[in-house]
Amino acid sequence: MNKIVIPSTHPRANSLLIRERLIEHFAKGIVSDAGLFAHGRGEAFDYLLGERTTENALVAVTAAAAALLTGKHPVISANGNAAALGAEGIVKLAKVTGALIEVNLFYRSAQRERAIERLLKSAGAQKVYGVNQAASARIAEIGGERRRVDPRGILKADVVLVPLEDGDRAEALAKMGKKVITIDLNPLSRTAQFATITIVDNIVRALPALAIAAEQLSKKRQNRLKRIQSDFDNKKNLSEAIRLINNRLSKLAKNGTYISIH
Ligand code: PTJ
Repeated sequence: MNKIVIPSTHPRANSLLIRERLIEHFAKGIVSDAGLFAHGRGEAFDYLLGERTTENALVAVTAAAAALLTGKHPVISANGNAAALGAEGIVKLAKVTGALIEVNLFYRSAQRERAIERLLKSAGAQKVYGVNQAASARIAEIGGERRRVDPRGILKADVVLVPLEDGDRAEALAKMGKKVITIDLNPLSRTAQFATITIVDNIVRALPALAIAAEQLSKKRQNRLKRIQSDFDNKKNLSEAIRLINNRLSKLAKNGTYISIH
């Protein structure tokens, strides 16, 4: 595969570099072909949000960090896109919160599971759950290959972070009584709507923000962490994200230009 050099002066260099990263990890068998399309949908929403971490997203980040820290058995679920864009962030967050890391794929194959495990381990993960025979338990409510989970991981988790997820799984995990945290740029997605805590932000920004928030909150008392979660209202937070897009589009519609408004 020919590697393209993106000039750092290109006005959309960051976005192009993220694409290149996904293409590279697609070639390595980590990202699925559908993962490239999924990223395109995410990019479109990032454009609408102004490609920045909003105050609203930071509120959800704080609630999510508190949930992971108070969890008795927190697990971070990694798929192809999440591993390609955030392996280091996943490992850091797992270290700070004591969460386990488990591979769970929509387009499951033994090769992809192993490739993702290798990537996470090269980013510093000591152990990666859910690979091949280790995913020996089944969650009946979930369709397809994602129903296979590790009995030591997602099956017994009380808090699960499922970035860039499919709605059915988020819904089933929530129905099982687990706290479901997601990172999803689309506030209208079924995942965003079913999760307990939805961070409407790009995973490349949200994961580092989560690790920082978890590090800061790790010094706080459990009572304080529980209050942060009970004060958080996901429906309200999602409404705010939709309102932000709406207001931004209204402003852009008045000015008729994208470039000057940020
Ligand atoms: O690796 P696999 O086999 O498990 O497959 C993973 C994908 C992503 C293909 C699979 O889970 C899938 O089909 O997901 P969906 O249903 O397309 O949902 C992905 C969601 O993530 C969409 O709502 C996108 O808007 C959102 N999204 C895409 N890229 C990003 C994102 N959210 C945050 N950051 C991104 N970079």
